[in-house]
Amino acid sequence: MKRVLLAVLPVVMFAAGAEAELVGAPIPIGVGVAQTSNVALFGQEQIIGAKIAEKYFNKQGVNGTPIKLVTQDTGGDEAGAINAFQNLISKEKVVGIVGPTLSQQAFGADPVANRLKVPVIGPSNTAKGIPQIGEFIGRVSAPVAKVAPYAVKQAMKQNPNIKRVAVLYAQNDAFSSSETVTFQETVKNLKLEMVTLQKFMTTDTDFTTQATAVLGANVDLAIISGLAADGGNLVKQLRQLGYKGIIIGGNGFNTANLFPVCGKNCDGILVAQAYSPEANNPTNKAFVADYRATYKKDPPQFSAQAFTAVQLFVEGLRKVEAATKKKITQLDLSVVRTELNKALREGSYITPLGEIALDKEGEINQKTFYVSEIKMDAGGKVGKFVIVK
Ligand code: 1QQ
Repeated sequence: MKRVLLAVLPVVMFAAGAEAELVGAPIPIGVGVAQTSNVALFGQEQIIGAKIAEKYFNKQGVNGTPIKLVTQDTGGDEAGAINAFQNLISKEKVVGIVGPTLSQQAFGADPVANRLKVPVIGPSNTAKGIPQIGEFIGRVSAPVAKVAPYAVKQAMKQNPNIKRVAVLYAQNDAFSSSETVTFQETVKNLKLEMVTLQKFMTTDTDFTTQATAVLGANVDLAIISGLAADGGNLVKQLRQLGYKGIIIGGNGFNTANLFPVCGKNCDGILVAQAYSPEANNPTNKAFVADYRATYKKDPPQFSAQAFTAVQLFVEGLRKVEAATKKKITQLDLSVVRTELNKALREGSYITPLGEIALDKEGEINQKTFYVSEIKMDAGGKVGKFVIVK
């Protein structure tokens, strides 16, 4: 009788304080990414990576306590992301959130989580300014400024005679608008000439105007910042109109879900990326083996980054237990969220992305980046990203 009373007492005390409540077991980690709309072209890969991480890290859990991913579809826009985040925070009582898919959505939803003091790890938010949204916001997706220039340097290696460049971007998307700034700076730094700058919308399907302008400008390189559906159609229409030069796609091209959109015209596109399946560490090897067993091919960047985001939460939760000398499930939810946010920014992590760390602001510190070239088979149906050495 006495023991029962002791166990119940803390809950009653917290209930009197209205807000306070203990973390449930298994420990809920939110995954708020796009499972519907065109943005699901990325979100599907993120769910796969997060689930592989859940399985992998639950072999030990958080010192024995399992984690549980709670997924919530954000759809493709800001309102959907805000709604998903609110649900995960207030109804599902998650300790932290992996998400959302787009930077455009992060600028809407992250401030909500930040205000409620819930740690967020962006798995694919690469626009400038994401960690600066607030102290609870971090990311494992390296920013465009760090990654995008590699693609331009690779294009110069393939064709040292490049002089004239067309730059195109989706003006209604935060990531694309940020990435194009980096591309334009890189073009300038490499003493190339940007002869035309074309804008489009992620909702566009007809790119005749932009493709005609690129053809008319007589360029050797076209650099596109957009998402997979619009970007893929733009590539297709550029090639169909007769463009023969090199094409660089930004991070929105970093998915095999692009292949059905541009088909054989995807062939040769250069894409810089923050992940290589060949990264030589035990975490990546386990991740690649699990992915290959199911999908019979190498995992994509977005799956690797989502895995990494879940990993940081699990390792962060272990650090909170070590620091408080308590089980997460004995701690108040708001305490766990705050302590977890601090723990995420301590030390480094051996991940599929290599060894990484988050700085005090929540920005990722990552050392190695890659460029891949898309190779399509003769039929134009099957393709792959081949890392350029
Ligand atoms: C961003 C991106 C997108 C390409 C993620 C899918 O990098 O929105 O920041």
